[in-house]
Amino acid sequence: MPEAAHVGSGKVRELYAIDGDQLVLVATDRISTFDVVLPTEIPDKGRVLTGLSAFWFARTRSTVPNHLLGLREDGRSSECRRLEMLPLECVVRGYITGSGWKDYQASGATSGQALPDGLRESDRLPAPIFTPSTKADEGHDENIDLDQARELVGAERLEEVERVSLDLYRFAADYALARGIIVADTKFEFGVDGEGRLVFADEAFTPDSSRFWPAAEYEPGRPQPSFDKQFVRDYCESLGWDKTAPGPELPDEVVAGTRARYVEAFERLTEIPFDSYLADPETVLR
Ligand code: Q0Z
Repeated sequence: MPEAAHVGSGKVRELYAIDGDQLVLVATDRISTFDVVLPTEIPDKGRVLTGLSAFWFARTRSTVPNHLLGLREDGRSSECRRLEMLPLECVVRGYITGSGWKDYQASGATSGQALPDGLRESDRLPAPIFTPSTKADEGHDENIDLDQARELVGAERLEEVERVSLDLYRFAADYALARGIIVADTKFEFGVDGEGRLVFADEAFTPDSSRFWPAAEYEPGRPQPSFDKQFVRDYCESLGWDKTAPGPELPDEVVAGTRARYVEAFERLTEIPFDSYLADPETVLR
């Protein structure tokens, strides 16, 4: 893309600017586990994630406008509106796991919100909760309470992103559960356009921005298997790797099994054959 300037790198994605108003977001086939990017790629992982995001952006437009302008022919890159991003990660949790479970065990609360006594690891919460975090350039996002979030974006904007985040989560979690996938939690990023309107940006309900659990295996009281990355985690654990870079190469059967899980998530959620997506990415927008 000689016409585009590279403006950012994530662990598994790249961001380019076409001009002042338009970006190209590229989802690579890189995979990370235990926060380390592995040397082995998962073929089509970036296409699955790009297709899923576009699918959800198309289906949530009536709740909130989004940044997506179009999908590129390669299926792994999308053109989007360049926005002023809010300095807030908007996390919604429907189940108690990860850092929410850690905070709850330590204090009975997460992001300053009290939770009922007696929750087990991975339990469904009585109602989804909005638990924002700050974006850390390196390392982990830091959970913050609503007062801290208000200082970052203002009271009005915070109320708006909380309401929209909970609406988006309820819609997608219900939709996914009907197709055998629990969306345990999810992270949104929002931007603001030139007219001050809130815009849903970045990615939407992908397995990289959300915890997907197979509903058929759901059993609270223990950590849940990851829908997409469990083969990779199990393989890495079997090596006794110390989880510092560089990570291990993955054997062919772990790559093939993991690719199949990504494609399965895509097909279950969209009800579109992945081959149809490859032939014409815009099928997910219709
Ligand atoms: C997204 C990120 C990636 C590295 C900035 N519509 C937008 N307008 C302005 N900025 C962004 C977006 Cl999506 C934006 N990121 C996250 C993505 C590589 C960082 F692919 N950073």
